[in-house]
Amino acid sequence: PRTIYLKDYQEPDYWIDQTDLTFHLGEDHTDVIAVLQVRLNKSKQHEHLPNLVLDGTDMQLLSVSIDNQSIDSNQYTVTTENLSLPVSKEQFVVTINTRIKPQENTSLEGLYRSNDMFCTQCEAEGFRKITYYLDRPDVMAKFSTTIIADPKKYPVMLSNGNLVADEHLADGLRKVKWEDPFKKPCYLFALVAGDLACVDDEFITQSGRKVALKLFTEAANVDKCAHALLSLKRSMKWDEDVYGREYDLDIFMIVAVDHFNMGAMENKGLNIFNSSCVLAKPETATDGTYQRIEAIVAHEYFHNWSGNRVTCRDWFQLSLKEGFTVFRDAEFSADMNSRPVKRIEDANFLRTMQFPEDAGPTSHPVRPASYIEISNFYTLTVYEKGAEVVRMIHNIVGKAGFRKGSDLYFSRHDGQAVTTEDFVKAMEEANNVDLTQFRRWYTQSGTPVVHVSDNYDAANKRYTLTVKQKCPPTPGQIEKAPFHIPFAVGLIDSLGNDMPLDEQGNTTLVLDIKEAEQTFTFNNINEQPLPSLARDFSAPIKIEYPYTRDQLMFLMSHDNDGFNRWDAGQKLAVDIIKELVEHQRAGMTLTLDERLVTAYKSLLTSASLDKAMLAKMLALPSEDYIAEECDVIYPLSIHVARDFVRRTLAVKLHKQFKACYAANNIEKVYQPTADDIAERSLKNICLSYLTLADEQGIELSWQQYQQANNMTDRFSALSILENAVSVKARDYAEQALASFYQQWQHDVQMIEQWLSVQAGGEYTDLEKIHQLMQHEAFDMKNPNKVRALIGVFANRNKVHFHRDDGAGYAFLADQVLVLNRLNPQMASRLLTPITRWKRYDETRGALMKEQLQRIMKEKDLSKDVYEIVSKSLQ
Ligand code: B3K
Ligand code: ZN
Repeated sequence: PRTIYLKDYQEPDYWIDQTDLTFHLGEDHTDVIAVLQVRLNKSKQHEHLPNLVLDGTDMQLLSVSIDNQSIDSNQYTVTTENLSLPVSKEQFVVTINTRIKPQENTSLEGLYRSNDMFCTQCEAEGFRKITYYLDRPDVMAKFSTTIIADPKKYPVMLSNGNLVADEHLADGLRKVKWEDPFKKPCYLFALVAGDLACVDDEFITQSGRKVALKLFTEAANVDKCAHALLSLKRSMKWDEDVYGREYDLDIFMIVAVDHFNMGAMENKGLNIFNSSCVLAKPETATDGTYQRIEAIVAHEYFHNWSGNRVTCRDWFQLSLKEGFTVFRDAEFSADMNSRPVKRIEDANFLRTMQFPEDAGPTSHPVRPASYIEISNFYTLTVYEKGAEVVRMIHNIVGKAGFRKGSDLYFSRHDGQAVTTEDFVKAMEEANNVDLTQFRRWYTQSGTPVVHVSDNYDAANKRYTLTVKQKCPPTPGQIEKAPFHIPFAVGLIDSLGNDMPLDEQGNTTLVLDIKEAEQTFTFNNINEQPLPSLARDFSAPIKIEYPYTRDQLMFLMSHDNDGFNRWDAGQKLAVDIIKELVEHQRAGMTLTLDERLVTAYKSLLTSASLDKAMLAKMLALPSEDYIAEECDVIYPLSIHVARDFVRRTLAVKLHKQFKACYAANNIEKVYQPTADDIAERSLKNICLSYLTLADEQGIELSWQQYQQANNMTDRFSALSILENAVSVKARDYAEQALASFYQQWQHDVQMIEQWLSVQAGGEYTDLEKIHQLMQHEAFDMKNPNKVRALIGVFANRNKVHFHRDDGAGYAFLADQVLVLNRLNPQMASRLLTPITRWKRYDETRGALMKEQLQRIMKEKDLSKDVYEIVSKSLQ
């Protein structure tokens, strides 16, 4: 497989101005006619007219003509990847007739079937599975789509833009035509045909235009559409208010499909969603699902400007649209819900999931410099770290400055395909700031570590902070230049109050760290302060400061910064659990540092925390986060140590958890509002501790499972029971799982949850996973089910996945090899846990490596899997 480099980027030899597609959708195959108006790119030097080389795979070429003259097959060349046509004019029309087999397409890229409908997924390079084309985002054309199909089977036929023709043909078929007035790259093309119900709504834009909103889904799901439509209208309004961006077509459609590799796709005017990311009702969706739907609907909608109107020049620029759009959706969610909680969730996610990626074999910059398969670069680094980079710019130029910058960016580049450099330039020029050094965040990979030491000079009332930054080596980047790090700092006095740090009385200052080592001085500091560092997670960095456990307890109850207050609790717990991991490995009896009990007790009795914050602070750091903080990962010891802490807290604070549960177990009609979500999460975390304490807790969970009027409470109880050790709990869990299946076997979203709660269950061993794979509910061709069963097992079931004999790793490798043929994108994503083999104890590391080597030996390895495995073995 070939590596593609950013430095080799060149404009295409030809542009396509107009693309007219006709689809004859059939039960055996689909014929596609593409009529392309092609024009020589005159900004490039040409000695003679180059061949027109179009991308195309997995299709049968039926015929080609240029300006209506059919071209003989000995005049063109077709390979498994291209069609190369001779050219004799600077401007001409190519007509290409191809045949594809959507029914056999299990990669879920290009045109494929999901249940009984046709649908598409073209980003990044799926359009080349539909017809021969210049499949690159800098080629932007106006599109029309004509669909011809049997109206009985496919009463709904959709594509981008506006419906401009609809007629019944003599042969009983129906023909519709859609036209998209905006030019776009082919990755934003979409087509859907099926027997779908539609839920309608509307939105009036700020300039008074009426936009029809339509959510299409299978008829059984029409009662699950309201939340997505509400989220859509809120997003449309928010983008007008916060960014001044109005929607630009008269219709906006969303389609829910069950087979989808990712969450959703922002095709112009016709978003296609994984059904799990759009469908919800209280009986079947948890609070988490409600919030995820709100975020993803917003994300895809926001792409209409950040992605579609202004798109990417090439795929190395992916974070231009993804990092920016994740930042936009995060701010939207923060405005709709609790801002500090959203920040805690995002920073926690980044640290737990992206930091390990950035420290592992597939680490890459936010703007990668090379790739083998672009699908492998839809990563946490490009998305989540990319969003943090945009957030840092936001914090550097301020809210109003950021708006000036985004206005300039959108107006300057509307209708263009651009680069992250163009984005940074617009921000710089609109604000008159210099982001030269800041740009390193786009080109250097790895998580910077900031080491902080301090000194208080009582005689001169002077406090100094000395910071040293370094960034560990990552693949291809041994040495790094210093980053520009916005470092938000507060100083706390012995009473727990923030000290004023300047003449204006500001209590948080953003220090600009730019050097490898730098000292900052604070004057008029009346007593030795305790620093609160990188407040609100002001940069995606790790901090080293030697806090004592007592100081962390102090910050837990006094830091004015919500994020750092939460983080102090995380740091305290990590410190304690890491020590217990060592004790466990040394065969010592475990005892819990009483200070953690005291700290948790004061949380439970504190009046200064709202419910959302309290629920967050009562959750111990995850096993993944603890692992990320360890030099060598011993997964089973981490599990045992963390479990010991949970049990001890459960017993020692039984009274408090019980009172808190009772106070928040309030019967009400389900609503996914921030307050109610907070209340439920607090109640349910208390329940999880109560269940660890005694049989009464188990009874309480069982009772909650049976009586819940919403899925959040029911599912919490189910997963608590599924992970509880007593005989009684095992029995309840079994009963619950059986009745759950009985009741919900026809509900796709419920079955996904049913699979995942079992896959992650502490008592679900490999044998049970094998059984579930044989169950009628499982389907290897459905990515949601693969993720729910195999993905959850490999990522969350630490005990059984990491068993000593390596059978968990061999199992994962087996599944990767099957998926390598069916769906390469899924296969390469599923691999992630064993790519981090160097982080584990020697025995486990070797067992994981063995499986990677086994996969590497496979003939016909997809580019997706090859790239990840080969990089992991380097
Ligand atoms: N842009 C799509 C991602 C599609 C990736 C396909 N390999 C979803 C999103 O980020 O909005
Ligand atoms: Zn996106």
